[in-house]
Amino acid sequence: MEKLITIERHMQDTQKQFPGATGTFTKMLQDVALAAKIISRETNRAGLTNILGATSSENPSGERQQKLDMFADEIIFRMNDHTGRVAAMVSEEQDDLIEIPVEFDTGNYVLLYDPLDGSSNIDVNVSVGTIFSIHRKFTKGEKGTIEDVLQEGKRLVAAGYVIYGSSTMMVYTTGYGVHGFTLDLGVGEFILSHPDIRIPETPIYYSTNHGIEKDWTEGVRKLTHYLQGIDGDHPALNQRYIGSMVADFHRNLLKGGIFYYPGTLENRKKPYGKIRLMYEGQAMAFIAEQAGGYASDGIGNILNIRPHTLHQRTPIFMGNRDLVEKAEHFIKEYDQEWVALYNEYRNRELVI
Ligand code: AHM
Ligand code: MG
Repeated sequence: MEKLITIERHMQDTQKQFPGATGTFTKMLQDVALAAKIISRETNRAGLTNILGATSSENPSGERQQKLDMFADEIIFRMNDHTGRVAAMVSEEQDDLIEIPVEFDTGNYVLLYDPLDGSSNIDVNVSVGTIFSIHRKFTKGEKGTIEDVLQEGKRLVAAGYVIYGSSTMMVYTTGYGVHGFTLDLGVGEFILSHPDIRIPETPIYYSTNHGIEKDWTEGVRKLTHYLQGIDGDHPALNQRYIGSMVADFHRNLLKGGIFYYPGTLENRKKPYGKIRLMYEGQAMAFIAEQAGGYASDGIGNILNIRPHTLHQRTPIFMGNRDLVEKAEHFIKEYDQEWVALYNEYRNRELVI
Protein backbone atom coordinates (compact mmCIF):
# COMPACT_ATOMS: atom_id res chain seq x y z
CA MET A 1 0.00 0.00 0.00
CA GLU A 2 1.17 3.52 -0.80
CA LYS A 3 2.01 5.75 2.13
CA LEU A 4 -0.45 8.57 2.82
CA ILE A 5 1.56 11.76 3.14
CA THR A 6 0.04 15.16 3.79
CA ILE A 7 1.61 18.31 2.42
CA GLU A 8 2.60 19.39 5.95
CA ARG A 9 4.35 16.08 6.54
CA HIS A 10 6.10 16.22 3.20
CA MET A 11 7.38 19.73 3.86
CA GLN A 12 8.58 18.79 7.36
CA ASP A 13 10.35 15.66 6.10
CA THR A 14 12.06 17.67 3.36
CA GLN A 15 13.18 20.23 5.90
CA LYS A 16 14.74 17.56 8.13
CA GLN A 17 17.29 16.91 5.40
CA PHE A 18 18.75 20.35 6.11
CA PRO A 19 20.31 20.56 9.55
CA GLY A 20 20.03 24.06 10.92
CA ALA A 21 16.83 24.88 9.04
CA THR A 22 14.53 26.77 11.38
CA GLY A 23 11.24 25.69 9.86
CA THR A 24 10.19 29.25 9.08
CA PHE A 25 10.20 28.61 5.40
CA THR A 26 8.22 25.38 5.76
CA LYS A 27 5.60 27.17 7.82
CA MET A 28 5.34 29.83 5.16
CA LEU A 29 4.59 27.22 2.53
CA GLN A 30 1.99 25.75 4.87
CA ASP A 31 0.36 29.18 5.16
CA VAL A 32 0.09 29.31 1.38
CA ALA A 33 -1.45 25.82 1.36
CA LEU A 34 -4.07 26.92 3.89
CA ALA A 35 -4.90 30.03 1.86
CA ALA A 36 -5.28 27.73 -1.15
CA LYS A 37 -7.86 25.62 0.69
CA ILE A 38 -9.95 28.69 1.44
CA ILE A 39 -9.72 29.97 -2.13
CA SER A 40 -10.61 26.48 -3.37
CA ARG A 41 -13.74 26.46 -1.21
CA GLU A 42 -14.87 29.82 -2.56
CA THR A 43 -13.99 28.92 -6.15
CA ASN A 44 -16.12 25.79 -5.92
CA ARG A 45 -19.16 27.77 -4.96
CA ALA A 46 -18.45 30.67 -7.33
CA GLY A 47 -21.64 30.06 -9.30
CA LEU A 48 -23.68 30.38 -6.12
CA THR A 49 -22.12 33.48 -4.64
CA ASN A 50 -24.61 35.94 -6.04
CA ILE A 51 -27.62 33.84 -5.07
CA LEU A 52 -26.45 32.86 -1.59
CA GLY A 53 -24.52 36.00 -0.77
CA ALA A 54 -27.40 38.30 -1.61
CA THR A 55 -29.86 36.56 0.69
CA SER A 56 -27.59 35.42 3.52
CA SER A 57 -28.26 37.33 6.72
CA GLU A 58 -25.06 35.91 8.17
CA ASN A 59 -23.06 37.97 5.80
CA PRO A 60 -24.14 41.57 5.96
CA SER A 61 -20.71 42.85 5.00
CA GLY A 62 -21.32 41.84 1.40
CA GLU A 63 -18.06 39.92 1.40
CA ARG A 64 -19.55 37.14 -0.66
CA GLN A 65 -20.27 39.44 -3.56
CA GLN A 66 -16.64 40.39 -3.72
CA LYS A 67 -14.99 39.44 -6.96
CA LEU A 68 -13.21 36.16 -6.50
CA ASP A 69 -9.81 37.43 -7.59
CA MET A 70 -10.00 40.24 -5.03
CA PHE A 71 -11.10 37.74 -2.40
CA ALA A 72 -8.15 35.46 -3.21
CA ASP A 73 -5.79 38.43 -3.08
CA GLU A 74 -6.98 39.40 0.36
CA ILE A 75 -6.89 35.85 1.76
CA ILE A 76 -3.26 35.35 0.76
CA PHE A 77 -2.33 38.71 2.26
CA ARG A 78 -4.21 38.10 5.52
CA MET A 79 -2.69 34.64 5.88
CA ASN A 80 0.83 36.05 5.69
CA ASP A 81 0.81 39.60 7.06
CA HIS A 82 1.03 38.74 10.77
CA THR A 83 3.19 35.61 10.92
CA GLY A 84 6.55 37.31 11.35
CA ARG A 85 7.89 35.26 8.47
CA VAL A 86 7.35 37.66 5.59
CA ALA A 87 9.06 41.02 5.00
CA ALA A 88 6.89 42.22 2.10
CA MET A 89 4.58 40.89 -0.58
CA VAL A 90 3.65 41.74 -4.14
CA SER A 91 0.50 40.68 -5.96
CA GLU A 92 -0.59 40.86 -9.56
CA GLU A 93 -3.71 42.61 -8.27
CA GLN A 94 -1.82 45.41 -6.51
CA ASP A 95 0.11 48.24 -8.09
CA ASP A 96 2.84 48.58 -5.48
CA LEU A 97 4.87 46.69 -2.92
CA ILE A 98 2.65 45.45 -0.07
CA GLU A 99 4.21 46.29 3.27
CA ILE A 100 3.69 44.37 6.49
CA PRO A 101 1.48 46.37 8.89
CA VAL A 102 3.61 48.13 11.52
CA GLU A 103 2.07 46.22 14.43
CA PHE A 104 3.48 42.89 13.15
CA ASP A 105 7.01 41.51 12.99
CA THR A 106 8.72 41.00 9.66
CA GLY A 107 10.76 37.98 8.52
CA ASN A 108 13.36 36.87 6.02
CA TYR A 109 11.27 36.17 2.95
CA VAL A 110 9.22 38.01 0.35
CA LEU A 111 6.16 36.47 -1.22
CA LEU A 112 5.09 37.07 -4.83
CA TYR A 113 1.70 35.90 -6.09
CA ASP A 114 -0.99 35.93 -8.71
CA PRO A 115 -4.03 35.21 -6.54
CA LEU A 116 -6.33 33.95 -9.27
CA ASP A 117 -4.79 33.41 -12.67
CA GLY A 118 -7.04 33.00 -15.68
CA SER A 119 -9.82 34.84 -13.87
CA SER A 120 -11.82 35.38 -17.06
CA ASN A 121 -12.61 31.66 -16.75
CA ILE A 122 -14.32 31.85 -13.36
CA ASP A 123 -17.71 32.90 -14.62
CA VAL A 124 -17.85 29.99 -17.03
CA ASN A 125 -16.77 27.24 -14.63
CA VAL A 126 -13.38 26.59 -16.21
CA SER A 127 -10.19 25.89 -14.23
CA VAL A 128 -8.30 28.77 -12.68
CA GLY A 129 -5.21 28.81 -10.48
CA THR A 130 -3.06 30.56 -7.91
CA ILE A 131 0.65 31.07 -8.59
CA PHE A 132 3.22 31.91 -5.91
CA SER A 133 6.94 32.22 -5.41
CA ILE A 134 9.31 33.07 -2.59
CA HIS A 135 12.57 34.99 -2.58
CA ARG A 136 14.90 35.38 0.37
CA LYS A 137 15.20 38.97 1.58
CA PHE A 138 18.78 40.19 1.15
CA THR A 139 18.68 43.90 1.91
CA LYS A 140 19.41 45.18 5.40
CA GLY A 141 16.68 46.62 7.58
CA GLU A 142 13.41 45.16 8.74
CA LYS A 143 11.20 46.03 5.82
CA GLY A 144 11.27 44.17 2.55
CA THR A 145 12.09 46.36 -0.43
CA ILE A 146 11.52 46.44 -4.16
CA GLU A 147 15.07 45.09 -4.59
CA ASP A 148 14.19 42.07 -2.44
CA VAL A 149 11.26 41.35 -4.71
CA LEU A 150 12.89 42.10 -8.06
CA GLN A 151 15.48 39.34 -7.93
CA GLU A 152 16.33 37.02 -10.78
CA GLY A 153 14.26 33.86 -10.99
CA LYS A 154 17.33 31.68 -10.51
CA ARG A 155 17.49 32.95 -6.93
CA LEU A 156 13.99 31.73 -6.02
CA VAL A 157 13.83 29.48 -2.97
CA ALA A 158 10.36 28.12 -3.70
CA ALA A 159 7.56 28.35 -6.22
CA GLY A 160 4.30 26.61 -6.86
CA TYR A 161 0.79 26.79 -8.13
CA VAL A 162 -2.64 25.61 -7.11
CA ILE A 163 -5.06 24.49 -9.78
CA TYR A 164 -8.77 24.66 -9.03
CA GLY A 165 -9.90 22.06 -11.53
CA SER A 166 -11.98 18.89 -11.39
CA SER A 167 -10.03 18.48 -8.18
CA THR A 168 -7.82 21.02 -6.42
CA MET A 169 -4.10 20.36 -6.59
CA MET A 170 -1.07 22.14 -5.20
CA VAL A 171 2.23 21.64 -7.00
CA TYR A 172 5.43 23.08 -5.59
CA THR A 173 9.20 22.99 -5.68
CA THR A 174 11.88 24.13 -3.30
CA GLY A 175 14.60 23.20 -5.77
CA TYR A 176 14.48 19.49 -4.98
CA GLY A 177 12.03 18.21 -7.56
CA VAL A 178 8.40 19.03 -8.18
CA HIS A 179 5.70 17.47 -6.05
CA GLY A 180 1.94 17.48 -6.47
CA PHE A 181 -0.76 17.15 -3.80
CA THR A 182 -4.47 16.64 -4.31
CA LEU A 183 -6.96 18.16 -1.91
CA ASP A 184 -9.13 15.58 -0.18
CA LEU A 185 -12.27 17.58 0.43
CA GLY A 186 -13.54 15.15 3.06
CA VAL A 187 -10.64 15.69 5.43
CA GLY A 188 -9.48 19.05 4.10
CA GLU A 189 -5.90 17.92 3.55
CA PHE A 190 -3.59 18.07 0.55
CA ILE A 191 -2.35 14.48 0.08
CA LEU A 192 0.77 13.61 -1.93
CA SER A 193 -0.54 12.25 -5.22
CA HIS A 194 2.21 13.12 -7.73
CA PRO A 195 5.69 12.73 -6.18
CA ASP A 196 8.69 13.90 -8.17
CA ILE A 197 6.93 15.01 -11.34
CA ARG A 198 9.06 14.81 -14.51
CA ILE A 199 7.81 16.12 -17.81
CA PRO A 200 7.46 13.10 -20.18
CA GLU A 201 10.09 12.93 -22.90
CA THR A 202 7.60 12.51 -25.71
CA PRO A 203 5.34 15.57 -25.95
CA ILE A 204 1.67 15.34 -26.86
CA TYR A 205 0.35 18.91 -26.84
CA TYR A 206 1.10 22.44 -27.91
CA SER A 207 -0.90 25.26 -26.34
CA THR A 208 -1.22 28.80 -27.59
CA ASN A 209 -3.90 31.34 -28.50
CA HIS A 210 -4.36 30.96 -32.25
CA GLY A 211 -6.85 33.82 -32.25
CA ILE A 212 -4.00 36.33 -32.19
CA GLU A 213 -2.04 34.66 -34.96
CA LYS A 214 -2.25 37.76 -37.18
CA ASP A 215 0.00 39.52 -34.64
CA TRP A 216 2.61 36.76 -34.53
CA THR A 217 6.15 37.14 -35.75
CA GLU A 218 7.47 34.90 -38.50
CA GLY A 219 9.50 32.81 -36.03
CA VAL A 220 6.41 31.94 -33.99
CA ARG A 221 4.58 30.98 -37.18
CA LYS A 222 7.47 28.71 -38.18
CA LEU A 223 7.51 27.16 -34.70
CA THR A 224 3.80 26.43 -34.91
CA HIS A 225 4.14 24.82 -38.33
CA TYR A 226 6.95 22.71 -36.93
CA LEU A 227 4.80 21.57 -33.99
CA GLN A 228 1.96 20.81 -36.37
CA GLY A 229 4.24 18.63 -38.48
CA ILE A 230 3.72 20.92 -41.50
CA ASP A 231 7.37 22.00 -41.72
CA GLY A 232 10.18 19.66 -40.70
CA ASP A 233 10.04 16.13 -39.40
CA HIS A 234 8.38 16.49 -36.00
CA PRO A 235 5.27 14.39 -35.50
CA ALA A 236 2.16 16.59 -35.30
CA LEU A 237 1.14 17.52 -31.76
CA ASN A 238 -2.45 18.01 -30.63
CA GLN A 239 -3.49 21.55 -29.79
CA ARG A 240 -5.14 22.32 -26.43
CA TYR A 241 -5.71 25.80 -25.00
CA ILE A 242 -7.73 26.63 -21.91
CA GLY A 243 -6.70 30.25 -21.40
CA SER A 244 -5.67 29.62 -17.79
CA MET A 245 -1.91 29.28 -17.83
CA VAL A 246 -1.88 27.17 -14.69
CA ALA A 247 -4.23 24.64 -16.26
CA ASP A 248 -2.49 24.67 -19.64
CA PHE A 249 0.90 24.29 -18.00
CA HIS A 250 -0.28 21.58 -15.60
CA ARG A 251 -1.64 19.43 -18.43
CA ASN A 252 1.55 19.80 -20.44
CA LEU A 253 3.70 19.10 -17.39
CA LEU A 254 1.96 15.76 -16.84
CA LYS A 255 1.53 14.82 -20.51
CA GLY A 256 4.46 16.55 -22.25
CA GLY A 257 4.28 19.53 -24.57
CA ILE A 258 4.86 23.25 -24.93
CA PHE A 259 2.87 26.33 -23.87
CA TYR A 260 3.63 29.68 -25.45
CA TYR A 261 2.43 33.25 -25.17
CA PRO A 262 4.84 35.08 -27.46
CA GLY A 263 5.62 38.73 -27.93
CA THR A 264 3.89 40.16 -30.99
CA LEU A 265 4.93 42.42 -33.84
CA GLU A 266 6.00 45.93 -32.84
CA ASN A 267 2.85 47.82 -33.73
CA ARG A 268 0.46 45.22 -32.26
CA LYS A 269 -1.02 44.87 -28.81
CA LYS A 270 1.52 42.80 -26.88
CA PRO A 271 5.07 43.22 -28.17
CA TYR A 272 6.45 41.84 -24.87
CA GLY A 273 3.80 39.14 -24.42
CA LYS A 274 1.10 39.03 -21.74
CA ILE A 275 2.48 36.97 -18.87
CA ARG A 276 3.85 38.84 -15.86
CA LEU A 277 7.46 37.95 -15.09
CA MET A 278 7.27 38.39 -11.31
CA TYR A 279 3.93 36.73 -10.54
CA GLU A 280 3.71 34.08 -13.25
CA GLY A 281 6.81 33.70 -15.41
CA GLN A 282 9.53 33.13 -12.83
CA ALA A 283 7.47 30.67 -10.78
CA MET A 284 6.47 28.59 -13.79
CA ALA A 285 10.01 28.65 -15.18
CA PHE A 286 11.42 27.35 -11.88
CA ILE A 287 8.86 24.53 -11.77
CA ALA A 288 9.39 23.65 -15.45
CA GLU A 289 13.14 23.41 -14.94
CA GLN A 290 12.80 21.35 -11.77
CA ALA A 291 10.62 18.90 -13.70
CA GLY A 292 13.28 18.49 -16.39
CA GLY A 293 11.78 21.06 -18.77
CA TYR A 294 12.73 24.60 -19.70
CA ALA A 295 11.14 28.06 -19.98
CA SER A 296 12.42 30.79 -22.29
CA ASP A 297 11.30 34.23 -23.35
CA GLY A 298 12.34 33.30 -26.87
CA ILE A 299 15.86 34.63 -26.36
CA GLY A 300 17.06 32.82 -23.26
CA ASN A 301 16.22 31.35 -19.87
CA ILE A 302 13.46 33.27 -18.08
CA LEU A 303 15.22 32.56 -14.78
CA ASN A 304 18.16 34.71 -15.96
CA ILE A 305 16.15 37.85 -16.72
CA ARG A 306 17.10 40.75 -14.45
CA PRO A 307 13.75 42.31 -13.56
CA HIS A 308 13.36 46.08 -13.84
CA THR A 309 9.76 46.65 -12.79
CA LEU A 310 7.09 44.92 -10.71
CA HIS A 311 4.57 44.37 -13.47
CA GLN A 312 7.10 43.49 -16.13
CA ARG A 313 5.83 41.33 -18.99
CA THR A 314 7.65 38.40 -20.48
CA PRO A 315 7.06 36.39 -23.62
CA ILE A 316 7.00 32.74 -22.60
CA PHE A 317 7.74 29.38 -24.23
CA MET A 318 7.81 26.51 -21.73
CA GLY A 319 7.63 22.76 -21.54
CA ASN A 320 9.81 20.08 -23.09
CA ARG A 321 13.31 21.45 -23.43
CA ASP A 322 13.88 20.43 -27.05
CA LEU A 323 10.68 22.17 -28.17
CA VAL A 324 11.50 25.36 -26.27
CA GLU A 325 14.99 25.38 -27.76
CA LYS A 326 13.37 24.98 -31.17
CA ALA A 327 11.34 28.14 -30.42
CA GLU A 328 14.56 30.01 -29.57
CA HIS A 329 16.07 28.73 -32.81
CA PHE A 330 13.20 30.00 -34.99
CA ILE A 331 13.13 33.37 -33.25
CA LYS A 332 16.85 33.80 -33.71
CA GLU A 333 16.56 32.88 -37.36
CA TYR A 334 13.49 34.90 -38.37
CA ASP A 335 12.72 37.57 -35.75
CA GLN A 336 15.82 39.74 -35.38
CA GLU A 337 13.74 42.91 -35.63
CA TRP A 338 11.48 41.79 -32.80
CA VAL A 339 14.52 40.62 -30.77
CA ALA A 340 15.98 44.14 -30.93
CA LEU A 341 12.69 45.67 -29.84
CA TYR A 342 12.22 43.25 -26.97
CA ASN A 343 15.85 43.40 -25.86
CA GLU A 344 15.53 47.12 -25.31
CA TYR A 345 12.69 46.36 -22.84
CA ARG A 346 14.25 43.22 -21.30
CA ASN A 347 17.53 44.95 -20.53
CA ARG A 348 16.17 48.12 -18.96
CA GLU A 349 17.76 49.10 -15.69
CA LEU A 350 15.87 48.90 -12.42
CA VAL A 351 15.03 52.42 -11.24
CA ILE A 352 14.16 52.87 -7.58
P1 AHM B 1 -4.69 37.05 -15.97
O1 AHM B 1 -3.57 37.02 -14.97
O2 AHM B 1 -5.26 38.44 -16.15
O3 AHM B 1 -5.73 36.03 -15.67
O4 AHM B 1 -4.04 36.75 -17.40
C1 AHM B 1 -3.19 35.65 -17.55
C2 AHM B 1 -3.88 34.60 -18.36
C3 AHM B 1 -3.13 33.32 -18.41
O5 AHM B 1 -3.55 32.43 -17.42
C4 AHM B 1 -3.48 32.79 -19.77
O6 AHM B 1 -2.49 31.98 -20.27
C5 AHM B 1 -3.64 34.04 -20.57
O7 AHM B 1 -3.98 35.06 -19.68
C6 AHM B 1 -4.71 33.93 -21.62
O8 AHM B 1 -4.73 35.08 -22.39
P2 AHM B 1 -5.53 35.15 -23.78
O9 AHM B 1 -6.97 35.21 -23.44
O10 AHM B 1 -5.02 36.39 -24.44
O11 AHM B 1 -5.17 33.91 -24.56
MG1 MG C 1 -2.39 36.02 -14.09
